[in-house]
Amino acid sequence: MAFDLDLIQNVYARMPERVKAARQLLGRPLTLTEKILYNHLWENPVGTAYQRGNDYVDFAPDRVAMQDATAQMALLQFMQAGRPKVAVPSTVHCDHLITAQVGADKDLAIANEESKEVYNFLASVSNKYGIGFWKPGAGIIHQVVLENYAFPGGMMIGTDSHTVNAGGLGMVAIGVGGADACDVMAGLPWELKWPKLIGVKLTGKLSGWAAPKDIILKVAGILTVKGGTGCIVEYFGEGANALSCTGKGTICNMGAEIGATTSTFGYDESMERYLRATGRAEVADLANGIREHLNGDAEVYANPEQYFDQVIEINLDELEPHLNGPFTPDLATPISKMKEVAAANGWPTKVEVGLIGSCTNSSYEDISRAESLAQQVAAKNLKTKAEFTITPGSEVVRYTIERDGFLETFDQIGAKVFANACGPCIGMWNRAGADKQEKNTIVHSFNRNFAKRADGNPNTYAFVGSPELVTALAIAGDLTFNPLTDSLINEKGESVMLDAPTGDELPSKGFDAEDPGYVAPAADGSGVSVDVAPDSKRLQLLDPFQPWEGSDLHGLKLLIKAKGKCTTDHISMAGPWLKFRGHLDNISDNLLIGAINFFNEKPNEVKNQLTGQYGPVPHTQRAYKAAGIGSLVVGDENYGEGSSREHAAMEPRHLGVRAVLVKSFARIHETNLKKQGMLALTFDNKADYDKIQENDNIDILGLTEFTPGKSLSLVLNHEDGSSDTITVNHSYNEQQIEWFKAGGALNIIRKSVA
Ligand code: MIC
Ligand code: SF4
Repeated sequence: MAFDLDLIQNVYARMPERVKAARQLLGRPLTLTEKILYNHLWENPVGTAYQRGNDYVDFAPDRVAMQDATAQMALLQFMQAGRPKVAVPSTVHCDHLITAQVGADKDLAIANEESKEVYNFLASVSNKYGIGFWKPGAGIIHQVVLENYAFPGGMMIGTDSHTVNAGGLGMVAIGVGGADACDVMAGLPWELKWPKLIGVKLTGKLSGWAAPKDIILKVAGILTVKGGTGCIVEYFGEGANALSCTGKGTICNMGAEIGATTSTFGYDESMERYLRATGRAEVADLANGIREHLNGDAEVYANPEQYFDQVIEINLDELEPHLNGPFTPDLATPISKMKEVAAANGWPTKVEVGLIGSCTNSSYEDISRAESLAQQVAAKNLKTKAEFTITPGSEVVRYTIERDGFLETFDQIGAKVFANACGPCIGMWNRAGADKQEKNTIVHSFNRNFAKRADGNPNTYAFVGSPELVTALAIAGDLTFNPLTDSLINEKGESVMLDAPTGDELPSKGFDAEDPGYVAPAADGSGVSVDVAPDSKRLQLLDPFQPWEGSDLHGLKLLIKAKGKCTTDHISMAGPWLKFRGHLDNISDNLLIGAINFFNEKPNEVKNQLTGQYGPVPHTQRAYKAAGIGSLVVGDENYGEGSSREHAAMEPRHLGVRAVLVKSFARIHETNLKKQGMLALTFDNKADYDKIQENDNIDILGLTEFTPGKSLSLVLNHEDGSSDTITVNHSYNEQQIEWFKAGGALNIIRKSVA
């Protein structure tokens, strides 16, 4: 069944005219991305030629998706907006709060008990405000969206950085913080800086061991974790058309790891096949009707250099399987080089666990190709050396792969099947022995491999690879095993090679499930009540933040000068902390506990300038808050990389941090800070990072004339009586400055309701 068909019809009905208007306005052919963006402008008719990388523009996204760990905060904010119903179709997906331990059924039962209060809250808020609700066990948000809601040429936002997955079905799908989702659900426009465009031309065709995952692993190696910042990546070329729709989804999904705003592909037969296979023939028929508008113009793809800001070409005939890691998703090593590289770096090469699945790699095709390798274990008298786990992306995929016998094959190699949920990918993995913090290696087909992410152990070296390669490495138990050239010794002492994986793009018997896990909201939710217990440990209603006091800020303390990588996992860790995602005060106890203090190179140990004592970051900040003193956080490049979780911005706000000053920001985090009324600042001269001293008292000047494009200055009053004045930049526009002044964007929506 296709949801919201009328919405898709509307989008398509207005597309030809708007695309034509945009083409005339720009006086040139258009990329697919431009067509989708111009078709989703808030302004109507199309009247402005926007400047890439410069203009802030209002959009009208078609839909909103939220996962349980971020939906709590998004909906707590939405409840304050005073609207009876969401303004655009929206859904909630329960996937992040299920701990993987024993196996799907038991783990799900435990989560239903443990997180009952949160699930009930999400279910009743959804019911009240007209939001579709996907129960725990239904699957991971992005897979469920791809199966049910994504459509070519559409635009959506989601409170998860991997919302971008829907680009696999030709959408412009963007990850945002909950406050942005709240705006759109409240019927307000959604603002984005008009992106720059990166074109990736895929020539040739994948074969053998190379998989779609290897395309994005390679792109991540080229662009690095910040190379896609502010950009939308558009894939095209014969190689793109030859990929399955879910393979395209994998590529777009992990595009979050290069910092890209999103990635997308033009509509083609693979998408049509996928739409039909997932029960959406009507959507395929509609898309066929406006096919020419669901791709970039031919001239663009013929001369991409003229139309994209950057072009990358990858020949899929020559693409090798890659492994990216450890500790960062952009450190790409082709499998043929792994022996040398691992030895040179001292990486542990014994593979302890191989994990496949997650939102990015759990399609029927992925699992069937991995299964073709698992089958060879028995056939070739091998024994699987490492542990092996599977997290299916949705109940539809799980049911279908069980029906088709794949789970049985995996069972024969001793695999564990976890619930259809994020599980180990987000640290919800009760891995036996992880607390011993031993140095060890795991390989997985997830997106992220930041330190401690999967099992909390800082000494786990996690490498990202395709499900096929992960399966092969788990069988071999060796990180340096190159299945293209190396053989294995089987139980009989014979030397055998693994055959290249094979599989089916889509199930020949069709997808199926007894209960996909969807709960429709009440037609009229006005009578539904939403309860939050005042003494709840998991949920807390939000109090408005204080507005700006109207003056410059004086006497701020330095809370921490973070050194090196500081992702959202470092700022607001997931795993055990996910349970507090609906309780701002409780979750604030994890503020920046993973960040490395520049002055002592240690995590979670900073100087309290009031006492001179060293202590955990949250405690220190609470002491400043109690004393009524504001503070400053200083960071390095790409600060806030990774997740969309706005907790990483709300926690410092709640505890009284006034500004975050860094060399550069990741997009979603910067917006989240602005939305919550914080100052997000960047060094004008990056070398000024070195001038920040541990005992500084800091003043921020220029706020009374806070204007777009105008720098502010910071006075660093050092302990020895000397001082430095440095210039700091910001990217606030008029509207965002209003958020700052009001103490956060939500205070403005609240006012408009009152
Ligand atoms: C992630 O992959 O890091 C998450 C968990 O899905 C996050 C969302 C969150 O922190 O809740 C994301 O990518 O946005
Ligand atoms: Fe869940 Fe991992 Fe996907 Fe994030 S990346 S949505 S944690 S499976």
